[in-house]
Amino acid sequence: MKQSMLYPRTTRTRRVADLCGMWDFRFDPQGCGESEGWQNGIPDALKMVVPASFNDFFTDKQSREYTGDFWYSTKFIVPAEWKGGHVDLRFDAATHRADVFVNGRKLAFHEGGFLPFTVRIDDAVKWNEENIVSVRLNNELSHQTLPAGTTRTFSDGTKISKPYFDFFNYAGLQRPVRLVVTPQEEILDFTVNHKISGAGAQTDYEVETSGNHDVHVSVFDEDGNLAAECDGKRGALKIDNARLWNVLDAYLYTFCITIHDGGEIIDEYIEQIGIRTVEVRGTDILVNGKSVYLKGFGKHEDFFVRGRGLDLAVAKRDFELMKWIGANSFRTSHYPYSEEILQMADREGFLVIDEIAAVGFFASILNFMEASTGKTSAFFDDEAVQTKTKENHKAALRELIQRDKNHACVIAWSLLNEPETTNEAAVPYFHEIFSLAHELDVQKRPRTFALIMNSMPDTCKCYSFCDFISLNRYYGWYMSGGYEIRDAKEKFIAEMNAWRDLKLDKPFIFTEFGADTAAGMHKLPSVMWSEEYQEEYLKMQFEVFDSYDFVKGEQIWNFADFQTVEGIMRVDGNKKGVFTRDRQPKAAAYMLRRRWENLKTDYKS
Ligand code: BDP
Repeated sequence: MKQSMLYPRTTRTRRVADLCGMWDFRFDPQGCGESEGWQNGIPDALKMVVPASFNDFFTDKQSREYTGDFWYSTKFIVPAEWKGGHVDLRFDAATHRADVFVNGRKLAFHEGGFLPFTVRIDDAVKWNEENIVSVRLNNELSHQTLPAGTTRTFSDGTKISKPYFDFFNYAGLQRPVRLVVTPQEEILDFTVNHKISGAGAQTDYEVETSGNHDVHVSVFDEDGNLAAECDGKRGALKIDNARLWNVLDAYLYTFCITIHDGGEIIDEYIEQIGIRTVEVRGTDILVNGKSVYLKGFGKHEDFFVRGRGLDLAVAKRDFELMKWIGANSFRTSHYPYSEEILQMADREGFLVIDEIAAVGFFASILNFMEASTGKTSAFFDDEAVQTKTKENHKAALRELIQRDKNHACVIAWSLLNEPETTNEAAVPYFHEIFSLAHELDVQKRPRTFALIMNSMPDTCKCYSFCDFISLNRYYGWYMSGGYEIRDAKEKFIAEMNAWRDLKLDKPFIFTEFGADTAAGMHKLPSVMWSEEYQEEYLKMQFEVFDSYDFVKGEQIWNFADFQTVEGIMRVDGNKKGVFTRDRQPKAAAYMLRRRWENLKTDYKS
């Protein structure tokens, strides 16, 4: 049976119990946990916070950098009053792979650290008694994992992660874990697709259930008035005078789905849905038929102490800062973000480019530097990439689209970040991934991937798969920085002219451009890393963006400073933030605010 990806919600027929808090925890460097019975309880365990990354709690380096197997476990009671229903354990994320044991029995394995999965525990559960869930996680990287990298082993057997990506390889139970109780006959999934005609809107829907009883869907407006209703697993909900979901002007209808047997409600699920359309036409990205210019950021889920652990307070602060600065969009670089963040984006009217964790598909730990020099790495020539990696990529894509398809905020799928596209071997791989996204998404949202510096108009073999082109460009930083920025501008213009000459008739977005900046470092005249240079660098980028009509968006790298591996290129992390890691503005934030306040959403339409 299809695994439900519905966000856990309590309704008249469903119960949700939170399992977050302090869990038992232990590293398993020898991989002996299972043979020693840790699935029944972890001996000599530490305590660990869920949700959080385990890394930054530790004061010793070996623990913070730990790579290999590690275990979490907790106890929970399942009340007998839930008998007769299904009981699922829902992990919103387990990074990067997990085996789940309940009362000692191995019930599931999940690969991929940024998407949810559920484990049906009906047959393993003890009613009205204590149960134990143990999870063996693993955070090793390879060419088959999303994100990709390698794992090195020191002479004493200790392993270390070598990411091919520029963010710290945080791991653990980084998002909530919950028990979800549903009735025997349950709603498994639903999908919406919207059409607008005049003042009216029509939402075509499909509901999947595990049985044959009747389905009913009611739609309520924000005042609680019934706006539309329909019977059946498929149907069309028609709303006259519909309030559309718009950029920074969100409106959410409440969709109430029931399975019923006459007057008896068998199952109920409730979700807030924004009604809007998205399409690419010529060089425009259209939301509700109107051209939009994206202003915003590439971001990270990253904060002090809890690493990549879900932190609603930080997420809330981020939205407040994005509104303050005049942004209207962000990309979930470089992995799917928590569902709660997409819910906030739905509520605030933000446009989201939803990215999958296919990052590091360029075999180098300094790819951000080396790609600027034109280096290549034959990543897609690897047989295992063409088989296992592609399988993992497709599985993650299925999960991503199932999880996020109904969010109004999600206007596009980013299917890879900075892959190596200069090699023919990438082409069939891209073809399969891009076709699958199209096939799975009923709304047929635009698809893209972020192009690394060496993916140029004359070298990239894959840009034609994109519905809009996303460029990550660092002219004036990795290439011709500082006093040489004038050369950078010339090179940048030369590249843009080459794209223009291809006459692709597609929108272009800058999904990355940025300069590392040490907050508080001032220098007159500017030098690289000073706050003055960040502003000069941005000014140059904007002059280029503004002179090409087909450039339909700018998302700066990065919203905030964030943690990476240590190395000669990074000073306690990446400092390209417009805000510091503790979410305070650098000087460039005020400059951006002035620019974006004056750039209307329909700029260049
Ligand atoms: C790009 C990557 C991004 C890096 C950024 C940088 O997509 O993850 O953090 O460059 O170098 O290569 O700052």
